[in-house]
Amino acid sequence: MAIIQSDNQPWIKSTCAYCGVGCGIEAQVTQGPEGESATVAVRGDESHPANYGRLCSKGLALGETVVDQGRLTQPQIHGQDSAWQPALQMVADKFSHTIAEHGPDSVAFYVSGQLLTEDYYIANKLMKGFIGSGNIDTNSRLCMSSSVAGHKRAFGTDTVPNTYTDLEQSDLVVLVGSNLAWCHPVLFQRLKAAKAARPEMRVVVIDPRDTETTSIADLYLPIKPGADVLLYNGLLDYLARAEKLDDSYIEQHTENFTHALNQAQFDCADRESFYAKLGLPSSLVTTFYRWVAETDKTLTVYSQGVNQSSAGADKVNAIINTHLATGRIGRLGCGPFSVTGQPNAMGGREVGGLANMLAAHLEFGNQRASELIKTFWDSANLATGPGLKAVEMFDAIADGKIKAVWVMATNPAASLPNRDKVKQALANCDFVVVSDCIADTDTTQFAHVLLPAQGWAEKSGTVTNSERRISRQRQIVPALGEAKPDWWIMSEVAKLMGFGAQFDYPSEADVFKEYAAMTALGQEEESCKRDLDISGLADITTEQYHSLAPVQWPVAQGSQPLDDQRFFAEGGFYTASRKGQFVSTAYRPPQTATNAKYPLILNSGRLRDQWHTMTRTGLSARLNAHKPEPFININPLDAQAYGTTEGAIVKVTSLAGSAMARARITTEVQPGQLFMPIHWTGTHSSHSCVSSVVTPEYDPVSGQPESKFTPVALSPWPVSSEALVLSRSPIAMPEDSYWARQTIEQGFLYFVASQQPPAELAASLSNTLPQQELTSNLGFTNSATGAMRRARIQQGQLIDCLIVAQSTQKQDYDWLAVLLADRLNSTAERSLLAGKPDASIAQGKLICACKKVGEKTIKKAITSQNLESVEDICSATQAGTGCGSCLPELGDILEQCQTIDA
Ligand SMILES: Nc1nc2c(c(=O)[nH]1)N[C@H]1C(S)=C(S)[C@@H](COP(=O)(O)OP(=O)(O)OC[C@H]3O[C@@H](n4cnc5c(=O)[nH]c(N)nc54)[C@H](O)[C@@H]3O)O[C@H]1N2
Ligand SMILES: Nc1nc2c(c(=O)[nH]1)N[C@H]1C(S)=C(S)[C@@H](COP(=O)(O)OP(=O)(O)OC[C@H]3O[C@@H](n4cnc5c(=O)[nH]c(N)nc54)[C@H](O)[C@@H]3O)O[C@H]1N2
Ligand code: SF4
Ligand SMILES: [Mo]
Repeated sequence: MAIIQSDNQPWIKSTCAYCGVGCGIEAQVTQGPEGESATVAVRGDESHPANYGRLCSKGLALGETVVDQGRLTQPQIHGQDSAWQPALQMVADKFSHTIAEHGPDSVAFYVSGQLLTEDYYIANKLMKGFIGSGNIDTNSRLCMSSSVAGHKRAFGTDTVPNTYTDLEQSDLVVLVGSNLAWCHPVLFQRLKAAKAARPEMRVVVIDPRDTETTSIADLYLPIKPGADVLLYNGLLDYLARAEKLDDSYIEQHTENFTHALNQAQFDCADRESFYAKLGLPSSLVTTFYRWVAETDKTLTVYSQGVNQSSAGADKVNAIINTHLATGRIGRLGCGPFSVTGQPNAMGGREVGGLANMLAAHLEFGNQRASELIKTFWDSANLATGPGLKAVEMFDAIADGKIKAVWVMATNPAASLPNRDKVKQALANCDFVVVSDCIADTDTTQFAHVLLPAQGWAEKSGTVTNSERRISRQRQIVPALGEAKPDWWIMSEVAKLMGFGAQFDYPSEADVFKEYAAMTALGQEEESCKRDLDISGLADITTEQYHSLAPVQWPVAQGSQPLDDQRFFAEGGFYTASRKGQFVSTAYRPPQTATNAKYPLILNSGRLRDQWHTMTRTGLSARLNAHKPEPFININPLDAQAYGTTEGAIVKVTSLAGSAMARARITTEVQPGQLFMPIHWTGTHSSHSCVSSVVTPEYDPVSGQPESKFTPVALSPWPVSSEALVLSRSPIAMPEDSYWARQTIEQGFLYFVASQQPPAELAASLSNTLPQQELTSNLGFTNSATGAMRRARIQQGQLIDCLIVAQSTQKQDYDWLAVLLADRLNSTAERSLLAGKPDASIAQGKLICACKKVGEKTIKKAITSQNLESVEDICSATQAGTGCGSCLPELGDILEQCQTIDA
């Protein structure tokens, strides 16, 4: 292990377990007193080229997720604890029998960009090489598959041509469908710093939703959802008319330009309907086009607003077309840059984790590639064609065609579209295996066999980030209970299925070295040559593997790794003709249009401090404070039209199903559009999982679901009572109520709403709270309204607290979230008794997660000290001085205060 001595305990270098930026971290473990668990301190690794020491709020709070609470520590068969051996045997037997009886395509693996490369490699090898089916797909299907398809169509290979330095060295950064400020915060910080250093650098943001990312924009285009292909077709046409094409690049290195241009010109010939379909005024569009035309160093950064679309692959190619046409690719500061979501989305694509890829960037349909792989793996049974993609895979499970499925490191019962059907499919499936580190997720509930995987701080292996950089994830703490590495679990099952000779790995280093060797296959042959090549790492020793410094691919045998290498500046594509391909991208609106019954567009996406289905970030009180409750953003005009107000509970309904959350009225969303975060699941809420509403349309080329565009109806859900419950452990909520749960220090805060009168809600909630003998109680009941407050205190500590009223929205309750952490002081007790906060404890909503500074504190400082800039706020309150992710919000608050002032 690369251990650096400092302080008393060593700091261990590893990689952040969240997003595809792939920041280097250093972690230090401090053993707690006897009986208490260790604490893990985390800081940025100053030597890591992804972040040079920076971290975002999630990275900084990583240590808080290394807890025993909620972990899966023991294999389970039908809900009963089991030893490893019988559990592994059962998985092997069930898979073997199903395959013997119904053929290899009757089983499937559904895996994840949160597996390490070593895990992913084993999963792919077992399914495609030995079970003999292509039925392994991954949550990257919901995430990166449109980019993969676009890259392969244009470049003949799934290669990201850029590196992070391009973000800093570009003169025009165009962010399309990317909320970089919240989703790739360290890249956003790097971009922001570069822009501050070089104010001539321009940033354009293209997103129907006005996000925190627009805070940095010189130009913001609130495009109509789904219209990106049209916008980029218009750009290609403009570049041609402005004579800004790189004719010699087009001539020497590409094909099909005329086709693509003709299509683009056809799409934007009628100018009036062109702007109408974009939903943008001509002035904004022309400014954008002019800036691109005049800026050689143009970098287009894109993410899920592009990929998650029924035209996702076309969006990607429409963007790439403009870069090929201008020769702006593979050179410093320019190119089409797809940023990956998950920590190892890229590694999974490399090993072949998608159903339509074979292995190590070798493709199905290439006879020679198959021969080489068969020999390399010593497999008699290599899959001969692609398997089912995620949505089709779960359809096949629902239809009974797939009879055994193994889900690893993903939570499909919460994250796949049409979730109610997915849950039904899992419930009806003959045999479901789930490997996870968390016991209770929406998906683990359906497992016949549940296998405990090591969490991020326990596992060891490698991940590849958005700029092709391979970094080590190192073990920081010992595995909890019986948790094992995913690669080990699969290898053991493979052995029991009779493939022992090919899955006998002493350690993860041996898996890595085999994979690295595999990337050399066929490199000297024209039919198999490709740019993914890390064979230079195939012969490293296990010691060298453990101390491997971050390295970008390619690393060919005998060559030194070239840092900051880019692709395709001089052509060198991997298509059959070796030419880059323009793709003719005809604009198509989203697959299902809004209509009289479902008139609004539901968009979905991420929040700053949560990660996906909250299984990990949901454990940190600090990360739960920023947005404690699920919500639906609604434009004020729609709020009026649909009869709802700030804080009311609303319901959205689609052809797939419905969900509920608090209405947040904001002009961040355009009229006719709604936004709902993806994070709340059935574990954390009663009705707030957006996947219940999202319909399963997908891109015909990539298979990626259209997660950003679902036609929905909006209706108020009138409530008669609301409640807040503080509890030290999870509690069962009354049937028929709406509830959502926030993790707070030492417990949970439940937000409850009901259509029953307050007295009835109060009665059923009182019954669910544990009954205990207590030394002191605070209580108050209003018999006229049924409102009540009750707090139970034992030896100065709050045990639980229940507040029921007709509404809890008119009054500040943010202060409740800290009351379980310490002994109650007299101010807190007074506040509980009064049901409203004593001025001194009213902090307001948490804005800065690092320094724990609330909105009220910030506003008070602004007005009382006449603060005039974000920097002033930082020095006065300490807010924004941690990771800096909240700086845009500090700007918003300052603006609010100044407007009120004016
Ligand atoms: N905090 C946090 N960070 C994360 C994650 C997380 O869960 N939490 N997850 C990681 C993962 S796996 C991923 S994939 C990335 C995702 O990172 P992003 O793609 O940046 O995040 P999203 O919020 O999914 O969506 C991006 C934006 O697309 C916009 N959009 C919707 N429709 C359209 C459209 O038609 N056109 C355009 N141009 N834009 C549109 C949405 O309004 C949204 O603001 O984030 C990664 N980072
Ligand atoms: N509507 C809508 N739906 C979406 C999206 C959207 O924007 N809108 N985004 C899509 C995208 S881009 C993504 S990436 C997906 C994410 O969706 P999921 O992959 O379903 O979400 P996670 O919560 O990240 O699930 C990871 C699971 O793996 C477990 N886990 C973590 N580490 C390990 C490990 O090392 N081994 C094992 N075995 N388990 C582990 C975690 O506890 C958790 O249960 O959601 C997709 N769904
Ligand atoms: S940007 Fe934040 S979440 Fe992403 S890798 Fe870096 S610290 Fe982790
Ligand atoms: Mo993702």
